[in-house]
Amino acid sequence: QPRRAVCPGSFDPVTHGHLDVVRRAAALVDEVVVAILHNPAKQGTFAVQERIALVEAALAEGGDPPSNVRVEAFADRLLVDVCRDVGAQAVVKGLRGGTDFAYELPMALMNRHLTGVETLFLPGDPRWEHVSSSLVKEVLRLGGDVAGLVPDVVLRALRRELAP
Ligand code: COD
Repeated sequence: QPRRAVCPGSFDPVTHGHLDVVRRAAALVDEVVVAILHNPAKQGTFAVQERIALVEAALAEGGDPPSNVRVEAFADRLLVDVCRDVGAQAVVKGLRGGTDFAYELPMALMNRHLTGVETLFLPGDPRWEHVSSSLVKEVLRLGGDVAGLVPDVVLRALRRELAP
């Protein structure tokens, strides 16, 4: 049976922080499914189809896309059901620090309670510790410079969508 992991998130839009976690997960398992899911606490900026296209384009940027990563959106589904449907034994998430851990731990425990699926945490690369989709959008909306924090293709989409 192939070792498969799901990297879930809102990816609204994908950042270098997300991509680092996805690439490192892809080096550990046979296949990674990047699952774009709904976070009830967040209002979306990009349409789901565009989030998928941006993750795919971002992975291809630089010319060396990992061959074992696929990107899919799942509307209004539990993460554990997505894991079961795609045949994933584990969820992989990145942690930027203690605050992320405090937010992620109950979800990891709930998901294990629901189906037994395990969550693996990768320490986020300190280079991207200050990078989140929401902060990037806030800074850009108010005219700040976020170049280097997101792939170029995402930067262009963000400027189109949000720049003042
Ligand atoms: N460095 C390292 N990791 C990072 C960075 C960074 N700079 N930026 C983001 N990450 C990690 C985050 O820690 C997170 O693990 C992941 O990348 C995704 O981040 P976001 O912000 O795109 O996604 P979230 O946090 O909004 O995703 C929440 C989910 C959509 C996964 C969650 O709401 C969910 O599972 N929803 C489905 C419904 C469900 O099953 N609910 C019950 C849960 S118990």
